Amino acid sequence: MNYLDVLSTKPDMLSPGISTCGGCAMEIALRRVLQIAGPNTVFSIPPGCAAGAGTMGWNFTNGVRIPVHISLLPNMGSMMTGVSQMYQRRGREEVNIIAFAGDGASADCGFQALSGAAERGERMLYICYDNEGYMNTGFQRSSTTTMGSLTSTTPAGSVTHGKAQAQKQLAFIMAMHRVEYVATLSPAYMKDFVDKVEKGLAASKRGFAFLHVYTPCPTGWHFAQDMAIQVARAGVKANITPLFEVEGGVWRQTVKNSRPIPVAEYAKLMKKYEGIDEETLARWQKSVDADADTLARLTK
Ligand SMILES: Cc1ncc(C[n+]2csc(CCOP(=O)(O)OP(=O)(O)O)c2C)c(N)n1
Ligand code: SF4
Ligand SMILES: [Mg+2]
Repeated sequence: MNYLDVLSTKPDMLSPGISTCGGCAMEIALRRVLQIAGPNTVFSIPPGCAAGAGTMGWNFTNGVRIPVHISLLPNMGSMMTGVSQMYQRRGREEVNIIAFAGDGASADCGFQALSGAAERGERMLYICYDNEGYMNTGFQRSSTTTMGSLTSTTPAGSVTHGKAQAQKQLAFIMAMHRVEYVATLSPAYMKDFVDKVEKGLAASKRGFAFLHVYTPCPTGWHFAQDMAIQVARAGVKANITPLFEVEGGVWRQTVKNSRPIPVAEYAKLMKKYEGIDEETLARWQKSVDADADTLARLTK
């Protein structure tokens, strides 16, 4: 089915009135994933914005039209292993087993459980939505937060200039687990997004599939509520969030970026980088260029 047909004909699985901030890109990702997967889905979310704001409506109402259960922050991979194996044992292999977890829950405190489930080849679609920090608890930095970012634990002033380290490349690491399918996605490239969710769902019936979705956060990154798609697109254009997939050991860049924009141009779109100094900006550009070179070699 054409991706526009998917988006215009399949029912929206979020009920009206969920409590995400206005303009949240995670909401777009959540809405589209659920729409593509449909009702025959077991869906789990750890604590974080997707659980607290994405699937809960105001005044304790349910925000999703299918049951959603909440794992602990560090155990999504192991908890969904049990769920997946129970469904297989009952011969219910048509059911989609989907984890939808933040970067903190995936790249940091839940990484052990995620890596274990991937290495064992458990049948599930694990989606990390990446808003580059522990947003639900007050915007603390995570390992996927980009260099120079202002967060509540990486202040920017005369002594420090935002986060000092480069972001962890979670999708690279997951690809090295040699799982069925790995891809990076952006809400600014919806055809690519839909294709990859569909491929991930198909791959999850054979083994472990991992999607890394970049979801700009207007509240924590400090940009206007109507700018999430512009910010997401600029992230791809600056090579900060390159779009690729890994299938059967073959790496492929799905959205080419032959003339990348400087990271400084991306940084100007939001206040998140307002405390970055020239030295950190140069280091950030260098690390983004190095990762782009690595990706170019892997996708050659
Ligand atoms: C073991 C543990 N430590 C801390 C918390 C508190 N906590 C709840 S949500 C959250 C943030 C999670 O960040 P992330 O996974 O990136 O999701 P986001 O809030 O950014 O959507 C934290 C730290 C918790 N629930 N469990
Ligand atoms: S804090 Fe950010 S990620 Fe969380 S609901 Fe608000 S905009 Fe979305
Ligand atoms: Mg997060």
